[in-house]
Amino acid sequence: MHRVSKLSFPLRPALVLLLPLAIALLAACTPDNNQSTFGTAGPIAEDQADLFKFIFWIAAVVFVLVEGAIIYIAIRYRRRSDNDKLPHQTHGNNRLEITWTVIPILILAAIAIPTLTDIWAQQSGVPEDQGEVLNIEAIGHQWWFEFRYPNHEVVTSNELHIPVGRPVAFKLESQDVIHSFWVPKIAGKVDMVPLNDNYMWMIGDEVGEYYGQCAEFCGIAHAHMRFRVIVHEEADFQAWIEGMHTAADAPVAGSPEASGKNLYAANCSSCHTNDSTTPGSYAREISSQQARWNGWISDIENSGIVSAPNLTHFGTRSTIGAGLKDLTKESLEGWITDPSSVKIGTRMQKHAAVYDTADGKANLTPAEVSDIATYLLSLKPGTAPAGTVVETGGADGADIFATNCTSCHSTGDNDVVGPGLAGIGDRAGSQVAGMSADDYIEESLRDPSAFVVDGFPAVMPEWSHLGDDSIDALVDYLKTLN
Ligand code: HEC
Ligand code: HEC
Ligand SMILES: [Cu+2]
Repeated sequence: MHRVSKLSFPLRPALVLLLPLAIALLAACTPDNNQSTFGTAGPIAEDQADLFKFIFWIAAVVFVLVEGAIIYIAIRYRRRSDNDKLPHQTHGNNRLEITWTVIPILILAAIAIPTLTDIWAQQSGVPEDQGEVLNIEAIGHQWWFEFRYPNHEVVTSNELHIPVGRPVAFKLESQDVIHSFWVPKIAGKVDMVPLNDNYMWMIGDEVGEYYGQCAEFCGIAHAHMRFRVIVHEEADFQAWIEGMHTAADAPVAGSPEASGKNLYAANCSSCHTNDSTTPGSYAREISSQQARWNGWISDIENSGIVSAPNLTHFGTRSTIGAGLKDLTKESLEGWITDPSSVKIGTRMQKHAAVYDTADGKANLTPAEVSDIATYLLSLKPGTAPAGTVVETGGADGADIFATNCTSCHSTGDNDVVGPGLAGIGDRAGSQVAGMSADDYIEESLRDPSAFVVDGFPAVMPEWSHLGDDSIDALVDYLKTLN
C-alpha cells in the first residue's frame, strides 16, 4: 500500500536555509533601524505604533485560536482506517452561526474605537496648545524635497530642521507627480499631490537626526528620494534660522573658492540659488523656482533649466543627492562630475548645459570640479551680522552680476528666466522713447515692473538695496556685454 507519511521533501536542509532568512527578515523589525516604525520619536508615530501593536495582538490571538482549532480537529477526527465511516452530515447550527457573527463584530468594534480616535486626533488640525506652531511648506520634486519656512523666510532642501517638542504644521505640495511625505519614526505618511495641497502635523520628541523617504512610487529615482529631519533643541533651531539669514563670507581673491564661485555662476546658477540669506531673497527664490519650473514645462525635452534644490549654506549639510550619500568632498566631486553615477535619472544631468558632452560627464576639468566643490563646501554662515547684504567685490559690476543675476540671466543670447543680456547696451537706448540706455537699464534694476519685456514673466526682483555705487557699476558692466 502507498504510504504518504514519509516526506519526500528534504525538510532539514530546507529549515537550515529558511531559518536564517526568516531571522534576517524579522531583524528588520528592530526598533533601532533608521526607518523602523517601532522605535518612535514623536506622538503621532507612537500612537500609530500602539494601534498597530493592539491590532497585531488581537490578530495573533484569533490566528492561534482558529489555526489551533483547525489543526486539532484535523488530527483528532482524521480518517484512521479504510473502515472509518463518513460521520453524520449536518447543515446549519444557529448557535454557532450567531457566535461567529457576533465575535468578529465585537473585534471590529474594539479595533474601530482607537482607530477612529487616532484618526480624529491626527486629522483635526495641528494642536495649538502644545507650543508655538512652526509652519513649513514641503514640496516634492522628481527626486528631491524642497522645504520652505514662510514665517522665517528660509528655503532649504532635503534636510529639514525642526525644534524639539513644538508642533510643526506641514502644507504638502508637489510640482510634478504624486509623491508621499514620510518620516517613519516621527509621523505617518501623507501624499503630496500636484494642484491639491494636503496637510499634516508632527512633533519631534527627541533631539536627533531621522530618516525620511518618499513613499509613493514616483519614477526611476523614487527609492533614492530621501531626506533627513534634524530635531534641534529650541536654541539650536533659532541659531540655525539665524544662520540661514547670515551671508557666507566672500571668497578671498585668487583662492579655489573664488575660482569655484565663478565656475558655479557660469554653470550652475541658472538652476540653483545659493545665497538666499538677504531680505527679499525668500520671495525671489520662490519666483525663480516657479520660473525655472515654467521654463522646464514649456520645453520638457530641451529646457536648460528646471526647479532645483536651494544650496544656501550647502557646507552645513550632511548629505547629498536627496539624503542619498554622506556629504564629503569626494562624494560632491563625484556628483558634479557625473550625477547619475550617484543617482540614476537626475534632471540635473539631463538639463544642465555643462553635461551636454559625448559621454554625458561634466565639461569641467578635475581641478575645476574640485574648485566648485571647495566653494560649495565653504558656504556656511559667515562673520557678518544676520540680515546684512554682503556686497561681494565692492562696486565691481561683473562680480555683482555673478552673485545676483546669473540665476536668471546669461551674458550671451540665451534666455534663462529673463532675457539673455548680450547687446543690452545697444538695444536699451531704443526701448523707451526719450530714455537713454543708462536710464533704461537703471530703471530696469530699480523698478523692474516699469517695463516688462514681452514674453517674460514679471519676476525680476528690484535691486535698490544694492546701493547706488553698485547699480552704477552694474549699468556700466551690462553695457560691455556683446
Ligand atoms: C538644469 C538645472 C541644473 C543645473 C544647471 C545644475 N543643477 Fe544641480 N541639481 C539640479 C537638480 C534638479 C537637482 C536635484 C537632483 C536630484 O536629487 O534628483 C540638483 C542637485 C544638486 C546637488 C545636490 C543637492 C542636495 O540637496 O542634495 C548639488 C550639490 C548640485 N546640484 C550642484 C550643482 C552644481 C555644482 C552645478 C554646476 C556644475 C549644478 N548643480 C548645475 C539641477 C541643476
Ligand atoms: C528671478 C530672476 C531674475 C533675476 C535674479 C534677475 N532678473 Fe533681470 N529680468 C528677469 C526677467 C524675467 C526679465 C524680463 C521681464 C522684465 O523685464 O521684468 C528681466 C529683465 C531685465 C532687464 C531688462 C532686459 C531687456 O531686454 O530690456 C535687465 C537690464 C535686467 N533684467 C538686469 C538684471 C540684473 C543686472 C540683475 C542682477 C542684479 C537681474 N536682472 C536679476 C529676471 C531676473
Ligand atoms: Cu517621490
